[in-house]
Amino acid sequence: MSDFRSRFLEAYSVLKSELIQDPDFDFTEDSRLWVERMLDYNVPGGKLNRGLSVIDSYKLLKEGKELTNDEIFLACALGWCIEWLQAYFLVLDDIMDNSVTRRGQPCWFRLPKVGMIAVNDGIILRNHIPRILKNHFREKNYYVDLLDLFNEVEFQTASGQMIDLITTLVGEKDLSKYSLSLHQRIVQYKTAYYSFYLPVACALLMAGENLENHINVKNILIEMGNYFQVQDDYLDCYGAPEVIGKIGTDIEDFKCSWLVVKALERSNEEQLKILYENYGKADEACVAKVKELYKVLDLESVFAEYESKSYENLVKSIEAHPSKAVQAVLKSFLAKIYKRQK
Ligand code: GPP
Ligand code: MG
Ligand code: MG
Ligand code: MG
Repeated sequence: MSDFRSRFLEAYSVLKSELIQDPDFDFTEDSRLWVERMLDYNVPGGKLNRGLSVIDSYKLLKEGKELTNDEIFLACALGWCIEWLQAYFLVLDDIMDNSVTRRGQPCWFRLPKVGMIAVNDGIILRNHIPRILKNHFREKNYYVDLLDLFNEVEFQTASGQMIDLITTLVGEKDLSKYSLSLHQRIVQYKTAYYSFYLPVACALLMAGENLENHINVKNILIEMGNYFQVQDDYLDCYGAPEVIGKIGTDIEDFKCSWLVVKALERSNEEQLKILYENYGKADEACVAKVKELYKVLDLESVFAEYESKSYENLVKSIEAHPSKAVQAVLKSFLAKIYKRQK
């Protein structure tokens, strides 16, 4: 558990009140209330792993030096920028994936009063990030690098989301194009950059580092992000909705999930036929047949093995890194996700 959780939550209130009093927009009472409700519903309700990782990483990079209040607030503000980015992605991803619940409550667009206003809310959330950066980092020598970093990572994520979506196009539903390499490409772009590289890159910039000198760290974080999304794919089918806070839709949505890729690898003719006939249909009976096949193929054990192997490999890569402080950053991140249930 991060030592900074309460400081982090305090920073949320500060940033929110700045945003709902942004001098560049003439708020009416209604619009101010809308933004406030929209933020409270979508931004702070997750695990906050990404956001907290910025401040945790920064502390480790400072190697035990006491942080000033100002440093703590700035690292929290960057952490919140990532949580805002995540909220923006999730609000839109839930529309695209036709999801039902998120973080234990109905997806934002499912609220009768919201509907497709959620699309614009996603755009608002996205626009809050440069507002926060401008308010707090404009004078920093790493301001341009921060803007570049957020832009680059958003581009990569949207591109990953695009391949996640276009592989499922109705009319072209073809399981034979699904492979581990396609899966790996999708998850690297749609998840790993923003969830793993971005928090550590923010902490490195704040600590005065040049990101070009940390390509090795980036590669390890991308590998960790891939492992994290395999867990997400696994939990989509095997996680308890009360625990993960969302109801899986990957089978119905014809997603190139790690599970279907493994099922394809391990199926005989007859089992392939079951997959081809039932995968990607919004019909309970079809979903049940796919899940039954996953059971027969013992994908639970295949995943358990993948999980321990990935962990071993990641620890090896981390321990090969020359800096103890960087090792600590990477290990603390890995500890947060290893064998996660949500
Ligand atoms: C996770 O995929 C990926 C994202 C949330 C990135 C979305 C990017 C956009 C540009 C909107 P997922 O659909 O498996 O996540 P979940 O299982 O949480 O719905
Ligand atoms: Mg998605
Ligand atoms: Mg989704
Ligand atoms: Mg998922």
